[in-house]
Amino acid sequence: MRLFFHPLSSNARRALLVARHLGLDIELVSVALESGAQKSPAYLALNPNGRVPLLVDGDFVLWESHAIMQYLADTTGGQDIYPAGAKARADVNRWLFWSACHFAPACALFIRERVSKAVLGAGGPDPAEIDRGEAQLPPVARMLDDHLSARDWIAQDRLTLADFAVAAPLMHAERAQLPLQDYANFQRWFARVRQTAAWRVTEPA
Ligand SMILES: N[C@@H](CCC(=O)N[C@@H](CS)C(=O)NCC(=O)O)C(=O)O
Repeated sequence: MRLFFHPLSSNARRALLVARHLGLDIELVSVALESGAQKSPAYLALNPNGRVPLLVDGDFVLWESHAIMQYLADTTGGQDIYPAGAKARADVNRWLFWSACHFAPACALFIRERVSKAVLGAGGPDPAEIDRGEAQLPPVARMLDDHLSARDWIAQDRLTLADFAVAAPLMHAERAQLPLQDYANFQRWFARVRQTAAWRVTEPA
């Protein structure tokens, strides 16, 4: 299996976390986002979105980080991170959709303006986008903080895909100045995620 990624891509980190947690033998292919390699005809033929991550497993090609997480778990026997029962799986899935639809997009407003633009040499942060982030992130962070008030992990009382999915953008928490310091339950949960072997081995150099 090959995973096309970029070391600073939080969306790719999401897939990589699962691959490492599962101990998969996966070939990493770095896509030079800085030089626009994701928009080359050869890459667009694999992922017409022109984005990372992208998984190639034989003749099966899969894009979208949350779908890649699910596929990696589903194709790994004895995995412990994506439960099989309908209700337990739905519990995890709801957080994967929440991550994709609410949490990651709110974080991305800060990450794009304060991290990606600097990496791509695309100018300074746009204050209007930061304002949008300041409006969008607190309500979702408050909801997650409340949810974590009496639990260690997001779903199912143990580490699941939900934790890796939600945590991935936090790799840029400091540099993007994500306004999340005041959410104590959330911070305790993120400290637990940071202690996982998968988080530690996927830290960019
Ligand atoms: N919804 C997609 C988002 C992927 C995405 O936006 N990846 C960024 C890197 S974090 C990217 O490849 N950007 C390059 C570009 O937009 O040209 C996923 O979850 O996989």
